[in-house]
Amino acid sequence: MSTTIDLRSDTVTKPTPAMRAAMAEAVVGDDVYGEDPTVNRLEARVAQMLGKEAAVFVASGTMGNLIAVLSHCQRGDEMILGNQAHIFMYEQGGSAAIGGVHPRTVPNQPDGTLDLQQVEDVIRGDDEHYPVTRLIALENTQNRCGGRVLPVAYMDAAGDLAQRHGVALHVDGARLWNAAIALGVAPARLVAAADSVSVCFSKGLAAPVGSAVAGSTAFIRRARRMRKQVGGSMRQAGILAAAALVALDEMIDRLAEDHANARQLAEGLAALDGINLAPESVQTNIVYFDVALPGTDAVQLSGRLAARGVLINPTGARRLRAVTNYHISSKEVAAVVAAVESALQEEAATEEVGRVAGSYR
Ligand code: TLP
Repeated sequence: MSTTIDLRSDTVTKPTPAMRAAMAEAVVGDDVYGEDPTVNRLEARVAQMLGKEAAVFVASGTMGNLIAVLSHCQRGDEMILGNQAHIFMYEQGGSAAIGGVHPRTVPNQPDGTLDLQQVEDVIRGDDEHYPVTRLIALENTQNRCGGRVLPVAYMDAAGDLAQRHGVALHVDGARLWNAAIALGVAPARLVAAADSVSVCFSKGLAAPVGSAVAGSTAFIRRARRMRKQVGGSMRQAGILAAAALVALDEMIDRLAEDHANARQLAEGLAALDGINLAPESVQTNIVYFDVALPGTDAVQLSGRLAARGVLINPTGARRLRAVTNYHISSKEVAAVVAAVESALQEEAATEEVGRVAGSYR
């Protein structure tokens, strides 16, 4: 294999020629003065697509989630979220470190949802011992549960629950576009019950940089302050917003291809001896699989795959994650399955000597 096939994430996607052209031609201004017409256009577009009053452009998904949490909560408030949530697992504990927000996790179910009865059970009563439950955060699609889609009825039920208890609902929608395509519904419908939503342009949609947070006008006014506080207000950011606008115009519908490729990959891998996964659980572009060959671990298999030009991250002792994306075609998926088969064969033939523990996410 001469070229690398990179399935580490959909974050590795590079901007399309149309994006680069739009960036070169973007009309810009100082966005801290609200004077960048391209950023303003993007924010209006995102708000409209998500059915919210307003939106704010931010540098990353992590920043979007952070400023959303900071905008909903005061120091010492509590946020309920899944124990597999990106906000909990992978954001440097920023909501606690920067916002002083207390995380209360409940287990994500294998389908990515939180059991709403469990969520309700941990909402705090009015007692001077307790922190105030201020926020529930969901993730759609749920990354660590395998890109699982949280359906419309579930999102609505979570919104009802939050509203009944006077708690806000935030949705980490880094891959909300994937969820909407998988369900065949408009993104706005999926987050109709949410008070705030973060979405990303630079994962499956292949823009180079950027996310956005959407919500009510008052909420986004506060979110702009929080963006400023974390140093995230940008100036001629229209250069970046221009690529994001192309991403929204041209890159959402094609996510269906990534989903079909992920299913093809899952079926190919499931047929191999030494790999465990249930292909029917793959709903979008994320494929988690376990290596079940005695004596082999995920770090080792990942290394053997890298030697074959296939990049797949280990995410646990025996678990790996492959993410299909804009640069991966069906032909490459077939090559990946062949590379995994060959790596497993090499592994089976290798003496178990000198193994060194590696790290994984
Ligand atoms: N996820 C990355 C890694 O951080 C794990 C990936 O490769 O999947 N929410 C969700 C659900 C995400 O998956 C990610 C990125 C983020 C937020 C953060 O986005 P960025 O990387 O733009 O800060």
